[in-house]
Amino acid sequence: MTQVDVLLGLQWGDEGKGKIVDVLSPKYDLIARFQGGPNAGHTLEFDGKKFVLNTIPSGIFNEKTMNLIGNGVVIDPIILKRELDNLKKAGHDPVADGKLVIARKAHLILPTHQLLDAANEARMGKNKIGSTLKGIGPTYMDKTGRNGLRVGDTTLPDFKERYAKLVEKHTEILSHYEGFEYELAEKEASFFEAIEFLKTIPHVDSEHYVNGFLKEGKAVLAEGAQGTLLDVDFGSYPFVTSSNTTTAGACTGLGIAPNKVGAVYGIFKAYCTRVGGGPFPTELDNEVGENLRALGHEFGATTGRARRCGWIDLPALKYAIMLNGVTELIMMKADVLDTFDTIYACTHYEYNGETIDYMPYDIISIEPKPVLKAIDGWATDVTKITSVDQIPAKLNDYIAFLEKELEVPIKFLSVGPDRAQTLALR
Ligand code: 2SA
Ligand code: MG
Repeated sequence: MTQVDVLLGLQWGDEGKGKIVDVLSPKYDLIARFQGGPNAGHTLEFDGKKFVLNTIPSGIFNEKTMNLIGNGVVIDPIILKRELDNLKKAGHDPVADGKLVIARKAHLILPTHQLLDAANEARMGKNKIGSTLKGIGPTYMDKTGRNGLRVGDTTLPDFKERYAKLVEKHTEILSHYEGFEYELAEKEASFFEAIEFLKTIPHVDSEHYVNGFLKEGKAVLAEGAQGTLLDVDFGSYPFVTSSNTTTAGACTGLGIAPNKVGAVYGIFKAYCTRVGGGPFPTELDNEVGENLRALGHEFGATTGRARRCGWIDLPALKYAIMLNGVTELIMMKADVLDTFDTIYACTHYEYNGETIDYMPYDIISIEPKPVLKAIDGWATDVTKITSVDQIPAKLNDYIAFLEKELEVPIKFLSVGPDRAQTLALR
């Protein structure tokens, strides 16, 4: 019996999960997405081509790997169809190749879920969450509220009636949002067209599917979306997404027992970003932050929004490592810091007149101030290095410093967006 390795983000998303899943996928027989939905934007680059995946697991470019969209994911059929159509145009057809299956227990995002997301955000004004407006929150609300529609429902004879019943509830709620205007008919037509397409992708019970792989001794990698600090329980609530982005989410989002979890790969950037609202203690709301954004191309892969940038936050990373049981770290985007003479790491927070080394409960009304440690930069272009012995000494010092602080080894170092720009440190 094998175990499920988990790969997830330790910050506020956009750590580079897609790239690393793609790099690791040759070692795995199955890649399984376990939460989130089309709010995710997983970017992969190889052979001069770039792909952004929203719902589809990042293993599809590997010939032999199967890909599962797990029960914990929320699926927008329209977006999934568009994703697959675009891939087809680029010469990749995981459906025809029999490389993609979806969980029949995964919940569906309806056009009205998206409208509710937009209406909620508009009502909150400047206090809005800054959601991706993909309908994620309202869909998970219907899931936990026991109203949702699931992939498996699409093949039931009364699917249309079930749909109509839920939409009626949604339009009733929307009628209370004064001045919120919307159009539904066109979206509904696309939705039902996409539902027909969805039926052509094999539906499976993810719990039996994944455990079946394990029984056969096959290797499985669970792919997370967003990041630990956006977890609905442990993130900077309410500025979070609506799913469990942590290792525990892989158990509920696929149907595997906790003792089936093997290695946990935690991904982080050599600095830090956040997109949307909410606290961000190490944020650089200045030229340095702008510089990081420009050098790191820090714009939302799904919405194109400018990402907020700041220095690495060690108390937050330690928290994420604890929550996830991280066994191996992966550091991304070291190259973005190539031109800095000095970089900084937040080692503690000043909070309520005290120096603390953990994330306090209330970081919304009292934002922790970062205590920063200055670190010599390597001031060298690392994008072309291909072996560990070419890593500049100062970058090795940074790696050693982080490993000592975080007490987990860094297994991979990424020095650029391409698949090839990845160094195994151990
Ligand atoms: P939602 O849409 O309800 O999940 O939004 C709630 C919060 O979660 C954040 N969130 C994300 N943060 C970083 N990256 C995400 N994916 C896209 C990307 C985002 C984009 O890869 O760049 O394109 O803007 C992602 N998805 C959700 C979101 O910003 C809210 O703070
Ligand atoms: Mg992303």
